[in-house]
Amino acid sequence: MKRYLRQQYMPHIWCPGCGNGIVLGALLRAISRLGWDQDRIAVVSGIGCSSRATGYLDFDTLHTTHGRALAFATGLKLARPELKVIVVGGDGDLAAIGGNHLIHAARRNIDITTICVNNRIYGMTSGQASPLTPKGRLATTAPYGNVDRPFDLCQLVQAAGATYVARSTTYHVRQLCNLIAEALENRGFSFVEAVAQCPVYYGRRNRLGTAVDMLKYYRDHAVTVRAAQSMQPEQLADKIIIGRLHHVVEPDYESEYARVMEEARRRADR
Ligand SMILES: Cc1ncc(C[n+]2csc(CCOP(=O)(O)OP(=O)(O)O)c2C)c(N)n1
Ligand code: SF4
Repeated sequence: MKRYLRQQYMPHIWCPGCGNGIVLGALLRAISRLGWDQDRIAVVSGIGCSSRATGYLDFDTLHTTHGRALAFATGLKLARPELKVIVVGGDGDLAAIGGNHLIHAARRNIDITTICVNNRIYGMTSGQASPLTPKGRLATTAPYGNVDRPFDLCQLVQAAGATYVARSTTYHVRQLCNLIAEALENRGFSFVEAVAQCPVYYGRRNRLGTAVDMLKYYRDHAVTVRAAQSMQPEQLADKIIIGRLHHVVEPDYESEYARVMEEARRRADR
């Protein structure tokens, strides 16, 4: 994977045991498997621990402002439709401040693959609750337990119009890699939620043990899409449903946009 990394920026800033490196490794293996030209890939991120990925990746990269990765990525994709555009971001970045960009990118079905590293917390700013922090969990901003219910971000983007939606965890790393590869191949808006451990701010505060204990938790609480179909909602309450959740073929935004541009040109030439 070294050819995809900017070695001069090592060592990275991530804490020992953090899930960010596992998700990044899965993304790079998926890209390697697809054999894509390294010079035709652009990775865009906002701000957060996971968003630091763009600093380490040797593609064209944009490290933008908190929550705005998809806005920048949308502009980039429209200006340079031949590029493969990938967004990497945290659950805070993509679901809180960037939540509106997320649903509209999904609604447009723009050809961008978004990988949400869901560590259920704001890691970089020391553990505030995010829209994906489960009810009752502790956070800097929820010292007596989070009262908010979390989003199911996969259901949200599916309802908003995403054409590929999947979820896996840092324990199921091979599956995660396969799902990212599928997402990259889908033409349209693709979304992969990678449930990942932040052993420092989420794990420690919630007494979840070490990074390895958190990985074991994912192993023990993950259920496949197929198994989940025969389970009751109360049985699924503390489970993580993993696998491909949704895949349909719909026209992508760039093709629709190009069609309208062509029509506008034709009328102007008349
Ligand atoms: C406009 C703006 N608001 C707030 C911040 C502070 N900030 C930086 S990163 C971050 C949250 C990061 O959490 P998440 O997106 O979940 O990523 P993680 O660090 O957990 O990977 C916040 C609130 C900022 N940089 N810019
Ligand atoms: S604070 Fe959490 S998310 Fe950020 S690098 Fe450390 S372990 Fe990873």
